[in-house]
Amino acid sequence: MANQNITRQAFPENFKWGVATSSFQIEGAHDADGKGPSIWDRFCEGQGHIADGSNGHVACEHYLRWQDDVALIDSLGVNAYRFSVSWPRVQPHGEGAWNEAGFAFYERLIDALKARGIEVHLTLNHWDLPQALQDKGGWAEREVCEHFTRYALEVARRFGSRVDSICTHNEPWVVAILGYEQGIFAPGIRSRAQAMAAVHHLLLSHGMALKAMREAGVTAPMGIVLNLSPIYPASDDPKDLAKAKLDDGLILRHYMDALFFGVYPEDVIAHLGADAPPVQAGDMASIAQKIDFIGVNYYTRNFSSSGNPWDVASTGNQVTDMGWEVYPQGLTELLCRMHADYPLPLVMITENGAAFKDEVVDGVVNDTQRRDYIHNHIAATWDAMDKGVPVGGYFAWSLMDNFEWASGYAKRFGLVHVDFASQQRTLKNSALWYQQFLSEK
Ligand code: IFM
Repeated sequence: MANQNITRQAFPENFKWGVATSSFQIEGAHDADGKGPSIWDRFCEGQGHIADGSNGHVACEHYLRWQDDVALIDSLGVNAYRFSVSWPRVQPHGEGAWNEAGFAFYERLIDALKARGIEVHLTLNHWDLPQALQDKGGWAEREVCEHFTRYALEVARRFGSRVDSICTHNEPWVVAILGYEQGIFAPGIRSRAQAMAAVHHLLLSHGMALKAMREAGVTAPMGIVLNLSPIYPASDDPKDLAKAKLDDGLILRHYMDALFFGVYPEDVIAHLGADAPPVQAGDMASIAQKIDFIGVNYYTRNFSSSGNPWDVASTGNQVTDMGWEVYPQGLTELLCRMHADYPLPLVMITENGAAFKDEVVDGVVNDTQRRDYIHNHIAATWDAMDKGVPVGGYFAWSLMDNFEWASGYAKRFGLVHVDFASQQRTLKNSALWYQQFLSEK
């Protein structure tokens, strides 16, 4: 059971405490100042793709309101902010000309964060691939790796000496599997072979970009962010046990084994058969570049069943508005397992949070469930550190309510409430709690 009396003082002095966002989810300004369309701009146009029929055209208007938002971040008392660069904002076609107005936006943002003493943790790909590259096959085509490497180098050339970390990709599993196999995220493709090619090219481009940035003298810590969960069999039935092992392979080992050992797991490759990734000589060594940190996005645990789908209600635990079980000890278990199985560098909890149905009543959002969620996951993080896992930071997802992908604006993950009609920001009680937690000396 997690330490319920956890305080900031239990953590090292230099621990990063942050909030996280991503470009497409908050920026809006979808075609301002020369920005090109991304795959999410295009995907939102499709009938039935987004639950509320919305898009990212306006989102949180962060592109216009960034100064107020930096002040908001600062007001929370965090020492770090994680955001992503929109590739089509700085390179509208994903190759060729750079868009100076786009770079100027991030330049101003970084300046403002630094001026307030807030660390800058920059992600290069949080899903908004330029549509022009999707027109050539996107992550399923090997050519994208060269384009991504050039983009990474350019961002690093401009910002690499000023940011506190660079993450190549956010959640490659989600990009590839939800986007290319299940078709429920952009670009909306349903092909396992394309999905596995996309996984491979995401990992390969990660390694290529890291190598190129290091060779160019970029000194910022570099890594990648994975969405990870512990996976349990739904029962002791050998079929469920086998399914859980395979699912763990598809979701965790496929990425971790490639990144840390330069191999894909044999059982996963055998299972994929003809859909196995198109690996060329030297690829796996490129993928397994030394990383300075691994980012973990943790929200819930998963159960694998060979029969009927697992019913989350059977756990008896609280479930969020996404239908995800609240299970903080899963974070401790996950981190300890990773520590046991892999030679981990610094681990950052790069996302953790929960969607609940929030309402502003007399200027107050009494989101007790989210406050407890964040508190208990911070405690679970501490438990893992107590067991020797080298965790260096915790970023709450998310700074503010935003565009939650295929769920549109209906699912609210923010510590700060956003009224999307007026763009009014209101600190929820969870934000006030985080502020208080961080201010305790
Ligand atoms: O909103 C997303 C984020 O973009 C990536 N990780 C999960 C979050 C909640 O679904």
